Amino acid sequence: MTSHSINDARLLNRLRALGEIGRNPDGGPTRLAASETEKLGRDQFVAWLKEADLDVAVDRIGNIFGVWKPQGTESHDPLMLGSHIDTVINAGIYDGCYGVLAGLEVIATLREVGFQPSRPIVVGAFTNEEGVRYAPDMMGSLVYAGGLDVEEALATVGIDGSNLGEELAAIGYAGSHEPGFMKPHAYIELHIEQGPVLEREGFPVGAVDSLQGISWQQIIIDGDANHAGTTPITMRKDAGVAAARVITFLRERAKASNTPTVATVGCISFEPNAINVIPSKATFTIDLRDPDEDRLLAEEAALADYLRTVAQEEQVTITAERLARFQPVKFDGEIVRTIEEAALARGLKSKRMTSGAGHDAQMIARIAPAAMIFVPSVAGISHNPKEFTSETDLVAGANILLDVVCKLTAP
Ligand code: HGY
Ligand code: MN
Ligand code: MN
Ligand code: MN
Repeated sequence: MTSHSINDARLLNRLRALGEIGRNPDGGPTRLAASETEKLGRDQFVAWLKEADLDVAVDRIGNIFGVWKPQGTESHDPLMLGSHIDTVINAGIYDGCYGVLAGLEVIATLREVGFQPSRPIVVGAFTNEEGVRYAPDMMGSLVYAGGLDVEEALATVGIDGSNLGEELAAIGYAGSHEPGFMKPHAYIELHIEQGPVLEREGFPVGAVDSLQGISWQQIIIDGDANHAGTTPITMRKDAGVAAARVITFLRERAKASNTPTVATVGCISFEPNAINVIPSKATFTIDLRDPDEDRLLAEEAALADYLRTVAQEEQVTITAERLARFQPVKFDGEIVRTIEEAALARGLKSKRMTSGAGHDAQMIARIAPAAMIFVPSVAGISHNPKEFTSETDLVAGANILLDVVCKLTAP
């Protein structure tokens, strides 16, 4: 454990301040990628980077980096910290923002105590981690890691018909650096768990050694509109009923599987969406996840089979479009051990675990050794204004990040 500690108040005050940006009157913040409200969050983050006297660099997909490059470290690859500051709709204030602001806090503290790292240290806020407005999620870090061409990403059309490249330019974050312009020596992401495990098992810290696979699809079911009152049940081509069968299938299969497989239908819409018209069209999304790639493949195949069955039995047409597909990732064992040792040195037991949520670390792990540190989420709630983590846990997580950074950049 180092003899240093972060400035608790500064971190906690900034978390609360950022959480106010884009806050809905009756709930949590909404800062969708490249939106006007996200611009305000970005501007605030850049202002804090400048307050810490860091160089600010923005790349072409809008990833923002604060760079601390002490004299003599220029020829070394940087240690990278980071996460994201875009949110889902009506979000909590910790998801992503905690890792970005704690990364900044660690750098600011190390500068203040006169620490001399052996390499540069940077903190990044990656564009569009949530993927709510533009799919896929983790887009900025995926482009940074070379997993998606930047031109293709900039051409992405959002759920609102907007163009990501135009939106980034409109908010002033279409940067000039090529994504990947700094090759990380290693990447560490501090994040709330967003699940119930740490709290349920009584651990203050998670040493995250892996992250599950993610499969996102959009399903479009085309049937026939018809009169709700005059059309006999046996003569319907009801896109709504077909969608309901698929949703139930996913839930029942996941429940019966006794595996960690999870399935979610988060978005759905009917056309013409009228009380007395049989839906002619149903459009919905499927989010399938599993820590095991073979099982995830098997779940995707079973879903495809069932879509064919429903299409035939309900006499509708079903098309599936892939929106995102990420394999499970194993993080770097060496860094995971360093996290565990740092927690122990502060008298905190840590649980080695898999992340259920997707994170930018999943992408940066393609180009550098990476790992994550989790802190507990109260009642496992996230992507919800009730998302909460205690100040004790938030500060402990940031101090462990500080210790790990000192260890990995010791002169
Ligand atoms: O979907 C996820 O797990 C991430 O929050 N984008
Ligand atoms: Mn997140
Ligand atoms: Mn999230
Ligand atoms: Mn995430």
